[in-house]
Amino acid sequence: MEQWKLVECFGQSPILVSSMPSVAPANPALKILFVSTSVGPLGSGMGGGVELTLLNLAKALQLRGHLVQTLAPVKSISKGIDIIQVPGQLQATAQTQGRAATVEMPADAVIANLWEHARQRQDDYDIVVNFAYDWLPLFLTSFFKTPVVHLISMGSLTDAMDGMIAQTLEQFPHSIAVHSGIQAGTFGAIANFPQRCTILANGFDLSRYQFQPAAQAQLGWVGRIAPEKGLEDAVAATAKTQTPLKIWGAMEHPDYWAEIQQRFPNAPLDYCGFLSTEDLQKQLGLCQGLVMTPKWVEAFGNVAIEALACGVPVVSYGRGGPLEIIEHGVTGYLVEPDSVEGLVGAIAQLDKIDRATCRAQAEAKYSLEAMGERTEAWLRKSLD
Ligand code: HBI
Repeated sequence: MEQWKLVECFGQSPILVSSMPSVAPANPALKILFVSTSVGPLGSGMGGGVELTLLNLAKALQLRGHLVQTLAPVKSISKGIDIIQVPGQLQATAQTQGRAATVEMPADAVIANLWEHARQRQDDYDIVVNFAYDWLPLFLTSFFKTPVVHLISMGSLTDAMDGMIAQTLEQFPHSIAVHSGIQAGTFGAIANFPQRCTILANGFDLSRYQFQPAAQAQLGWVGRIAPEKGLEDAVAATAKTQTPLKIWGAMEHPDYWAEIQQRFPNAPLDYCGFLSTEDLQKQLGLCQGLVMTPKWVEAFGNVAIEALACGVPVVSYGRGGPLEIIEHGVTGYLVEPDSVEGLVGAIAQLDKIDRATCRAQAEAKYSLEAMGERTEAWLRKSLD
């Protein structure tokens, strides 16, 4: 029988409250410290997909009642999450170093400062989650009293990172998560890695993406303007189809972009800069399709989900994360890697894809709720 009682409430008129003991949540809420990527401030686009992943994961876990605070380089901005800004020199990007790269840090390295702050604060948290693709956070795992886990956001790039991931996994069996099985498969030097790491896929606040049922005569390409993203192939296809190509993303390699423009003078291109999610989704939603041309094994392919969330089908090389996201002929097309002709053929079939199905797929598998559930399960497994 529910019992009620009248209690004084801060000098206001008394209120009725249940005298039943409040039921503690099945699992107590966690206090979680995120430590961000070291290659750029959050919101700059320099951190690529990790910026959006970190923001979405913070939201997904807060929705589930957990406390999340984030350590990130100065000038980081990210609405809705609690950021503690840390100064220091940014890290060189791992994907430009080559397999035999030595582990290097600049003087006053932001990655070292981030982890010194984490060390000082660790007693205030139940768990620390690393988002940087760097050697130091992995190496420091065993130096922390509070458990440290790592979301590895790219495929295998250097022997030093592979070695430290393997060593950390050996000592802490549940400490490593990735975005896709294919990404996990690139770590061939780590025994049984796909079976030993946690595959999280990714998750997005789909309320921020407006479904657009109709398209304008334009294609979209989204990503850091960098060689590993293969923009030149999307431009080569555009030169053939003559459908205007809108390009969004951080201008990481201006000389690479200049060279593409010289090679394809008659391709109808429009570089629109790096936009906030809010503005990007408004423009992206108007496209007949998103073209993805990864030259490396894209760990996941956040931009594919962002397109599907707007109802935009995706044409992508069958390489990396997009292989696990796109359903060929249903939400887009998977094309033979590096085949510009294949891109041209698939672009011609885009009107056969139902845009509402694209949105439905994003909701079914890549919502914040779905990602929050997968991530909480990973964190709790790491705490057992
Ligand atoms: N390189 N050294 C380093 N550290 C990172 O955290 C990092 C990077 N390159 C790219 C990158 N992060 C992100 O753009 C991807 O993880 C998505």
